[in-house]
Amino acid sequence: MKEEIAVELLDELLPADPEERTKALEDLDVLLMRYESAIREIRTKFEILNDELSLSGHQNPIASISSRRKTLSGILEKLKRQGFPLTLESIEENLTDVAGIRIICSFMDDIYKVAKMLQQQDDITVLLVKDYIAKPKPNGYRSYHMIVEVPVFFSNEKKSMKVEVQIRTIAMDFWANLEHRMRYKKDIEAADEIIDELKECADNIAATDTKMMIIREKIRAIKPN
Ligand code: 0O2
Repeated sequence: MKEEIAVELLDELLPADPEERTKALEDLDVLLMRYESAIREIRTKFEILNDELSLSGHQNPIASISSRRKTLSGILEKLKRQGFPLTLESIEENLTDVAGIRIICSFMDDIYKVAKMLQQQDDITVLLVKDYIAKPKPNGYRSYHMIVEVPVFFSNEKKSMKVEVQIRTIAMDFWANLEHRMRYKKDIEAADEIIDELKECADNIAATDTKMMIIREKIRAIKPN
């Protein structure tokens, strides 16, 4: 285990007996490795879809892919905050965002296209969909979220792992990154004004995303000379 983590959280997670503690640490490493493997499985699926679609005459629907495995501190703090036990079983049972992947598309309709293509794959189980594009959050947040389960094959077993997939446009991502910074600065005087400005930007971005699709269609319709 290489991550830095608060000792009291680790003590709550691991047994006191040295032998049992060593074994639990090994099990923890295995669990975290499994989440990282699940991220790779899902990333590869999106990369293959993008490669195939770009060959079949579409522009690449996916502009970029990023991923992260939640840190152990982040995992344990979230379990504690939500009142769940700090055990390895509890991580698997209660958290759906240990493995996270973010897909950035140029155009809004590509979001639904690639989401549907993943959902249709027969080894994928969709556990939850939250469409914050159809129903934006009150602050203006837009993104398409899915919790999916993917089987990952290890040396002597197959494990179904949960992965959180967020799909959004470049413009939605630009907005979300800036808005994310606000969350850590709740007490500043200008907060209300900034919140209003961000909401206005989110609505402008949504209108621009829609307009960009219309322009793309007009360009596609132009016949070559
Ligand atoms: P971080 O730092 O990005 O990891 P959950 O938090 O998953 O238990 P929730 O809120 O119902 O429960 O899940 P939801 O709505 O699917 O949101 C999960 C993630 O979406 C967040 O993770 C953010 O990454 C992103 N997100 C959701 N709402 C907003 C928002 O209003 N603004 C921005 N910038 N991002 C948002 P975390 O763990 O909250 O944050």
